[in-house]
Amino acid sequence: MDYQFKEIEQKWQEFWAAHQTFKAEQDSDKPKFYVLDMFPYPSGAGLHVGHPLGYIASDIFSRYKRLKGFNVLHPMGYDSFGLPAEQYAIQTGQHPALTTEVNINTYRRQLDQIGFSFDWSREVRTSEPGYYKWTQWIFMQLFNSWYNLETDKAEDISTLIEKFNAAGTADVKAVCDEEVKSFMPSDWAAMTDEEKQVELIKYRLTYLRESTVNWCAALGTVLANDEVKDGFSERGGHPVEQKKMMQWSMRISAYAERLLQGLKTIDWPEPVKEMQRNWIGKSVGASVRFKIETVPGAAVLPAEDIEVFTTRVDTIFGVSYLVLAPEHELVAALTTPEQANDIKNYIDQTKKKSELDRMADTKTVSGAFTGTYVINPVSGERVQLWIADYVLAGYGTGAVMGVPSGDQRDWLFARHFNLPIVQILDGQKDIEVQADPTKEGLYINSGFINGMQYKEAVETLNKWLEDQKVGKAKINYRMRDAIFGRQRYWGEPIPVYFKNGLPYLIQEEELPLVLPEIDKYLPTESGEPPLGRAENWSYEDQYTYELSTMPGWAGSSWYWYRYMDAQNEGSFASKEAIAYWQDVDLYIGGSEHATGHLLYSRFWNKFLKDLGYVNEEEPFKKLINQGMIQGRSNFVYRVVDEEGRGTNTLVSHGLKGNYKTMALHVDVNIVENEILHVDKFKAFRPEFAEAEFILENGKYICGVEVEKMSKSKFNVVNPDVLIGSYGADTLRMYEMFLGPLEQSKPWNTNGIEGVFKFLRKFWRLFHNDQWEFKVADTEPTKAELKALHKIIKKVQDDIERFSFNTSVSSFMIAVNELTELKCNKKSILQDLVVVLSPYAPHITEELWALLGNTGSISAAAYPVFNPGYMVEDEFSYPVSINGKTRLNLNMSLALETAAIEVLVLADEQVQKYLEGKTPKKMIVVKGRIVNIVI
Ligand code: ANZ
Repeated sequence: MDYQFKEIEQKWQEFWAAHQTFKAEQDSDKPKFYVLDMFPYPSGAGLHVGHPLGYIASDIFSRYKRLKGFNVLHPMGYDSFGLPAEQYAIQTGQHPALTTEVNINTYRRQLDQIGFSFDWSREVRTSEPGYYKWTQWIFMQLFNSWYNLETDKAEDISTLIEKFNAAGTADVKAVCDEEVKSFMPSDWAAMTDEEKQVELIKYRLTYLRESTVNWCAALGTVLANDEVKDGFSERGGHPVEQKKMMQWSMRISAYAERLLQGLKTIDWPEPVKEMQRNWIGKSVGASVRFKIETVPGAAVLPAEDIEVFTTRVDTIFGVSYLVLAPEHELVAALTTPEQANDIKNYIDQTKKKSELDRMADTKTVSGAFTGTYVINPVSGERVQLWIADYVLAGYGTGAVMGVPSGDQRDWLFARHFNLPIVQILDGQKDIEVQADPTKEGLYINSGFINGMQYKEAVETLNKWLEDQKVGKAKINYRMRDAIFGRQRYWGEPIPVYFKNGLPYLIQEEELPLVLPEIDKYLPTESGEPPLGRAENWSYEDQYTYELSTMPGWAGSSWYWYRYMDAQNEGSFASKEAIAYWQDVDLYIGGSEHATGHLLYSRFWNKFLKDLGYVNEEEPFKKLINQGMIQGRSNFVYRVVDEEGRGTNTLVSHGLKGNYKTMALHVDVNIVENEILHVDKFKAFRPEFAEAEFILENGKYICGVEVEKMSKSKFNVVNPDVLIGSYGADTLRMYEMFLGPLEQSKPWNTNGIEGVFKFLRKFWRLFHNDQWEFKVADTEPTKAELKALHKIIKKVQDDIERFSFNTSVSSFMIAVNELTELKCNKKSILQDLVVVLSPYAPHITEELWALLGNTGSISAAAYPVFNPGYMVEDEFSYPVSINGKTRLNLNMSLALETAAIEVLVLADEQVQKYLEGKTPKKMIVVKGRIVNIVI
């Protein structure tokens, strides 16, 4: 029978489902291997051909590892909370759970027909109460924990309370809020329960605080920094403004150093590591406190000093002003009445700018003088205190010392506002050079560090600051605590209720706290989040629950553990399952998650490890980012008149230069090899039913451009359609054939035919001219064995280095070679079937069965490469006579020089060239060449 992909694929997909072929068992004698895909958000549009790219690669790898004797865990699920379903609910009133269910069914159908080897018995859905129960449980653990800097890990909050009981705050080294109290054990004992709670929340790893957030009014929610692009929401493109709100936060900053160090231990793409390093943003420097001189006219003198963070404490003798962020809490208190107007105007002006704009703008100089002076603790000098938007409130201490001779931005600022500029480095006038600590210069005008080199100056100053109690060496991280809440409906409820304004956890037995039903998916009239609409929804019938829900990243920050033991009702995963599966060996997904998901997951993983729930410090040993598949758009060209109005004429691409035209997207599905199906086009755009088409050689040729794959550009290619015409095996191989996995590349359906033909040719090897299955039991020839072992080795090497595209062309070569050799030997073909099976699982299952095997090919073993078959045993020696190559002679490579000489001289043709003479000299290079001089 000819290659009937439809029947074959359906048959084997049913077989796999019925036999649970890919179900991973935990108690296996085999070594484990965990291959994970970033699970999808099930959107309404379903999968396009770009989505499965990474899944196909990971599936090939999983199947290959199975053949190599590993016990493979390869699961799939859905990140099913999220904004689109909720937006749809707002528009249509349809419950997001229903939309999500429908979308998941579409995804499942689409995934199934690609023939993935997923263990569906472990499927997770983050929006299912059985799953989010454990997301809530992890939240509770975080609430009940603090970060002890002495042990450098998270601990139960009870150990902090013990410390408070024993020695007050004296013994506590914690990552905590800035404004914690210092107290004695007796003070702690005297506090009321509520006072204790107020103090403890400053240490908890998830806590409430007022923070400046990215507020998106149109979406009615707060967005994370990575969900905002240039002041607009990434989804939907709505304006985003800065607003202060009480928010749940996660103290990820406690893990900054471990998150940084851990990068050294994992095999991830360097750009992703670099993005995480930048995000964490470690700066080694010092904090220095400047005293406030006097505040003329101020009612109360602030007792506090102004603390700055600097990475160049060595430039402290060059400080000529101090700047606070406009939002700094001391600004109001430190503004003199004369300057009040200027300061107010300036603050109003800054409010319009987002933090990103402020960071990006390095050219405009702006600021306002507070009227107050501060004292440089090292030089004793008196300098002006300003506010300026280049200082960010949330970074360092929100206050900066301005050193015009050390920093370009400070220099511009000082020059603009006529502030003093003191030269502090000898012999170097170039500011940029001076700002670079690797270019050392000796200090001048710098008091007790005069004449020192950089390193010595820094050490001397840090010590001096510490001795004088006006500062100290300090490491600062750019990474801030992560906001953990959204004012939305479709997310995990936070398992917290409020009593007298203070947050308390519900009981563990009460988990999951199920999302209540509401009438409308909108904020309440009084501006509370949608959960404020839920009726009779309160804790113990009297306390209000937290009304915001968890952010999009909550459910995905631990899901790989749930796959290890997805049905467990007593814990998020059993100890045994975690001990067996440990961590993810290979993780494949998009690079857009470089800082969000991948950082939060590492954070939660480290936290769970600290509490002893998991064993590994890092969740994902190896990461690969698959490239984006871009769309390949087609265009038709509508002729326009003088005023630019469209006419009823369309001109083919090659002739459009003769006209004034406008390009219109045309559905790529009605274009074949750039030739437009005119009739289908008329049906697609009825307004052109009567249009005139100016053709080239009788055809309408479309233009082409590479763009993002999107519905609006009519360039979406649906895998269902391709599977319908060519089958999943062809689609799988073709997606890999497109190019290196990690590269972005445009989709082009044109080449798919070639892959389909290859599979048919492969099928043909097993069949005679009448398409009857026929293989021979005879011994294979050397040439056949060589072709086989070449592909065994090539595919193995390719897969091990994740080069999937190169295998596809090698398969084609191998099948061509075997076709030429007319090979239908069972022993060759059976191994070849196994080698191809990770790529094309259906056709190979069918052939495996036809070859007389029972059970799935996935239980087979990958053939062992035998280098012996690769040895070339003959070589075609070029024979040159007096420097000129005259002929080639085939001789065994086993022959030694003397034997070669004899054979060469005996050759008839050679004798002709010798014309009866005896050679003066004969040089034989074994395996290369024979030279004769006569
Ligand atoms: C004086 C100085 C002299 C500085 C000099 C630099 C060069 P990174 O590496 O990013 O940590 N800075 C501190 N807090 C800031 C804030 N909230 N907003 C804007 N700028 C801030 O950079 C730290 C340096 O950035 C600090 O060192 C401070 O300027 C500035 F020749 O202090 B420096």
